[in-house]
Amino acid sequence: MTRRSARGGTTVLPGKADGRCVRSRRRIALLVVILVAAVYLGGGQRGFAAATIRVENAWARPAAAMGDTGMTGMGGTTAVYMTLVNDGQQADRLLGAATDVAVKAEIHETTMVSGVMKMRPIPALVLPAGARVVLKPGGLHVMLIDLKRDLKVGDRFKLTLRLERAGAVTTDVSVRQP
Ligand SMILES: [Cu+2]
Repeated sequence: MTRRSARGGTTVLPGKADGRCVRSRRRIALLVVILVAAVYLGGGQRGFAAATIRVENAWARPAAAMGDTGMTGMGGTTAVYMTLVNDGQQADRLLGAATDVAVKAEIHETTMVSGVMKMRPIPALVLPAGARVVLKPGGLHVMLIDLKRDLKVGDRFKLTLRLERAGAVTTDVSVRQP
């Protein structure tokens, strides 16, 4: 009898099992409190990473889905412009974008090559802490490639940006003339 009680856990009496259950529930509750506290403290230091990138005034030029190929989903392109505001304490990077209205979206920069304006894809766009990065005609833009439908003035569509720290940020894009 003494031996059995000393070993504790081996005899599963209903009373004992309940006690164990309450104890583990308390342990889980404590764990939850610790986790929540960790998230709050961590968030405070990082300034809540998920909410640090804001998109202002996103717009795109109107374009036909067919482009020059005569086939929808092949050849039609347009550019999306916006201002990216980093309200955080740390730099972030725009790594990519996606939208339902195009097969592909790329981050492009515009450069002058011997007097000719050319654009090319860049793998990432750095958004310094506290900075406002402007994507505008003649400069940086998100290129939509192989449009799936016509984009007419007044249309709206969703564009999801993929950021290294902030994650996915979805914005409304309105179609208008520059
Ligand atoms: Cu482009």
